[in-house]
Amino acid sequence: MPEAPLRPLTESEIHEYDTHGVVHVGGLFPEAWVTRMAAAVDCIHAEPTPMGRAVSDAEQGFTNDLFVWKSDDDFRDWVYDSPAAQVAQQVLREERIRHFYDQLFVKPPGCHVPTPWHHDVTFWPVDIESRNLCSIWITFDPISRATSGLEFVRGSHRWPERYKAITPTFDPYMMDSGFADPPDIDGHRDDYDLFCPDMAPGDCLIFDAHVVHGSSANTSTDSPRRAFATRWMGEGTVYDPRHATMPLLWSHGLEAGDALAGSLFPQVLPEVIPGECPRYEGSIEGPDPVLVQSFLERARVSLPSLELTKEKS
Ligand SMILES: O=C(O)CCC(=O)C(=O)O
Repeated sequence: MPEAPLRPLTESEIHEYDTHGVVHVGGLFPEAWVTRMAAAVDCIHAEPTPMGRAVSDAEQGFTNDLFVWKSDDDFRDWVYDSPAAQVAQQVLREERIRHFYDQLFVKPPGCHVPTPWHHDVTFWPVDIESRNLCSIWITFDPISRATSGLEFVRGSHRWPERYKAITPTFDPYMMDSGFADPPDIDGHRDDYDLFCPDMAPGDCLIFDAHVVHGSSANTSTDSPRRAFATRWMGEGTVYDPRHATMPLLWSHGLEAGDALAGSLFPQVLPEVIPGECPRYEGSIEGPDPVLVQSFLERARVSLPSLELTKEKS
């Protein structure tokens, strides 16, 4: 059973999430979890997974990595034992909570890699009208807008438009979806209800999969910016393997139209489901080598200039 947060979310925090698509919350995660995960993020930054290397920008020191919980015990424990699942349960107002995936974003001082404006739902191989998906994004460093604090267009989770998925490395594959370009938010900042709170280590942002957000480069010369997101879903989120969505490199056996489930998307609350949780029981589940190979081949073709996919010696 995952740990409880230090306090439940208040009704007003949940209302803020519902109204704005995002809420900034402090005081949920015990210090021990924050310290442990900060160290775990440092380890992955030093040695990203093969998928992480292909979506990061090593030259800029930018590390992006995903599905780390499948191979790393700290990240696995965050899924099964940390208070995050109960926080998701509260904000989504659902009893059954599944973990979707994890992702870390590290921008050291002087890392000139902005995260372009986007909403997450078009990145993902899920029904883009799914309403029961949230992210919990936690920072391990004090951050402000100048050090790449995450910024949101409040209320944009209710916009009808769907925008193309633009990654920090501008992966052409992900942008090839036919969805619209996001609006020029930076050119018309006064026209939007923008929200970019200063945050302390251990604070989190909880946000809806449809809310438009992004972050600037880390312009400081001495403040690191280490952040880690886990994505959570309620019951019945539907698998839709559209072109130009985040590849799933683990075998999952899902067909289009199935509800996300199984050992890649395990239920965590109200309890784990026997047979669905080999990682909970301690075994490492590697990605499918054929899927990894084709993903790396595509990355080599799409982003050759970044030389992202060289094997580590
Ligand atoms: O940390 C960042 O710059 C990007 C985070 C993000 O877009 C997300 O977690 O969905």
